[in-house]
Amino acid sequence: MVWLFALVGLCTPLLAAAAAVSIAPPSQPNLAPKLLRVANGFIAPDGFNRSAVLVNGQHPAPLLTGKKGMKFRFNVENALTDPTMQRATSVHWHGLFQRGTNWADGPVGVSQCPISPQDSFLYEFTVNDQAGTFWYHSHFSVQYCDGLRGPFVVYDDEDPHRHLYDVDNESTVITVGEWYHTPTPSILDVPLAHSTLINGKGRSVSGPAVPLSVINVVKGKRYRFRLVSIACDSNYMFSIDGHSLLVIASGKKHMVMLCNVTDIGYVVQ
Ligand SMILES: [Cu+2]
Repeated sequence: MVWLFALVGLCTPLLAAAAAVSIAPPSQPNLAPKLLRVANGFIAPDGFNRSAVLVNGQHPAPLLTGKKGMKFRFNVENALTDPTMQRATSVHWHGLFQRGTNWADGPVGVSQCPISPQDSFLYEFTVNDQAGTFWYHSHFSVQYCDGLRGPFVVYDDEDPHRHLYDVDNESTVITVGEWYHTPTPSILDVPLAHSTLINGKGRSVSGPAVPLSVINVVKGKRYRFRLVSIACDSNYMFSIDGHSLLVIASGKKHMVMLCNVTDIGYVVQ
């Protein structure tokens, strides 16, 4: 709660400015917002049961999709109740520029106040000239490590590499991230992850042999795997046994590069 009080203090100048200049988001009455309900729930993605911060009951948070040039509206409802973790929240849309919609960027204490429990915030922005695989996550303290993180894909009807793959759908999105058995406010030392989750499933060293993620493919077809690190802190190298990878995009860059292992990066918030 120390955070909360400190951030309210930071937000005061913004509220004062609002009296002179309207910072209300532009109204888009014809576009129904997608509800993202942030609430606590118990999950055991690696066999260890713990309370987490979920979006619409899920970790990873549900896949969000759209197309380049589209307007997006997300109504984030805060239904958090678990006192062992942060109960305020916000959502940041990682990698999307927010030109002209800075208020919708999500960082608490920078462009918005935290969303209080039992309150909501309507995010609205247009993705004008970006396409690719992004992610979204809480931007309130390190709350995203407790679960509020998920993939966000912006498709491009004019993808210059479209001729290089046959399949590109929900089944080819691969999230990779680490998982902790301890709620983040209780981690007082260097955080050490208990497991790595691929599409929300994994195993810890001393945990049970719970099911792992499976992506079914058809021999001979070419798949566009949309690999996204939703990690808090970890850096991953990704490979598929017995196969090479043709990397066609990384970050904001297009490329065509054949490799056996690819680095999916250290994530800086
Ligand atoms: Cu981010």
